[in-house]
Amino acid sequence: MAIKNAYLNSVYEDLAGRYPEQAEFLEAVHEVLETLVPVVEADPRYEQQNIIGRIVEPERTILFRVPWVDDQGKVQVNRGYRVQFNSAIGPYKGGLRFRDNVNLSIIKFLGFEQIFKNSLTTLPMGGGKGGSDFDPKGKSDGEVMRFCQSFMTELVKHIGPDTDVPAGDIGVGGREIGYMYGQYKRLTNTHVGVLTGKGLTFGGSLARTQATGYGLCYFADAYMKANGQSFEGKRVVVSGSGNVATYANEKATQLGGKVVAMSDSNGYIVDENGIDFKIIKEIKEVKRERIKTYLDYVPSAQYVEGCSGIWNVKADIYLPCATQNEIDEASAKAIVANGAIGVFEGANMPCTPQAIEVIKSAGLLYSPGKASNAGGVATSGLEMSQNSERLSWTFDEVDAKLRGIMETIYADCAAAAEKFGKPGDIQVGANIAGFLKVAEAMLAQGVAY
Ligand code: NDP
Ligand code: 2IT
Repeated sequence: MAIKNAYLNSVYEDLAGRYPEQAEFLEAVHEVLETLVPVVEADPRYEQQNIIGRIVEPERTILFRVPWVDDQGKVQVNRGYRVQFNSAIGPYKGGLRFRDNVNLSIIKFLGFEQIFKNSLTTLPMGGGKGGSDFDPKGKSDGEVMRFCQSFMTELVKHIGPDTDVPAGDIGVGGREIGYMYGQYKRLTNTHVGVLTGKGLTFGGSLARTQATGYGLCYFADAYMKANGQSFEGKRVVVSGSGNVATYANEKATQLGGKVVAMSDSNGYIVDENGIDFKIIKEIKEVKRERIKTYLDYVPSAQYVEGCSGIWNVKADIYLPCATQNEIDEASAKAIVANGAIGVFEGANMPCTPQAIEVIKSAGLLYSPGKASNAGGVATSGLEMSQNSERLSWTFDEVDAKLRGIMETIYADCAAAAEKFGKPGDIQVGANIAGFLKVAEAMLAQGVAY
């Protein structure tokens, strides 16, 4: 759909013409640009200085070959990516995703979102993202280690504690970060905060593992409370069963909710008694198994093959925490028909544009990932601070800062939405509040990029 401002629309059309194959990237850009109409109309400098035309092009895109040797002695090749999208407000910061469907479109959409998310955290971090089409699932520890070492052997040339600080995302958790950190250290002979999500024995921050899931629930709690609602006594559906989903379950439960369904890419489980996050942690983090094995722990639960049906499970609160475009229009209609209060995104861009339209026009609360999942990268920022001062803070200290940041993000999104004529619209507020700080920094720095 055409964007209702000639300048914004021309930037978008130009981009769509240049990268027609980058569907996810174009989806993310369109979503942001259409909400910036009142901002661009209120301040002619953005068009004059072509801030929008600049912000949609990465400052630097790095593509590389990643060769590694599998357990059979065969040489395998994967593709590696790092997109350094925007450094206006701080060093590039953002995760690495290892999954077979990774391509430039996916890394660019994630990097673009990261610019605004990182700005919302209030911390000085620019936007970046990277990864590979290597999937650690089904690989041995030795294979994962050799892949990570090879990946870092090239990535090392492009990152640094004041340049670009990667972290985890889908397929990249503590194990992968550890292997990559070891290789970085070996190649540079430095022990610095160049990656976040590190192990607690070598510079990691307490509460980083929990941060995205906890932060999501802190955000949802603040948003619901502003609308006379809460987790107390509510049924909750959480998609995925990885890092974000597991700790979203823990915090939603602590706040009084009952998580009745979770999934992986093969299927979903329903447990009317509430899913214990510790069992999910055991299955996924320790055993690296499929979610259907939950039935071995809780035989009264149900397993359904195929992950998309999870949105039909009746609940009050939906927390998509798996992947992009997992909620389409039909799933959104099911959520509305189930009488939900809201959808709060833990994953990046889990709702299609059509789904967002259905959810918002039915009057449900809706928060975009760049606001409600910002707790992960915010706590990465806190890990960087601790590394710089060579100290580590207590769990409670980090958790309290995380909660404060999520409440501030909610307040900032609500205030920006109000100021630009869309009171209560957290999607619009998130894009505008995230954009303004980055745009101001770009203007102040001249035509630097
Ligand atoms: P994990 O790899 O720990 O877990 C991913 C989960 O999502 C798994 O259950 C996985 O199932 C499922 N999943 C992945 N891809 C698909 C797919 N194509 N279709 C269906 N299910 C899928 O990743 P995270 O928990 O770290 O990340 C989840 C989401 O949260 C992503 O969108 C990520 O970008 C976002 N995010 C992560 C942050 C972090 O700090 N880790 C911070 C902010 C956002 P299976 O086991 O079958 O692969
Ligand atoms: O999408 C995200 O914000 C992340 N995967 C976390 C990034 C980070 O640098 O902690």
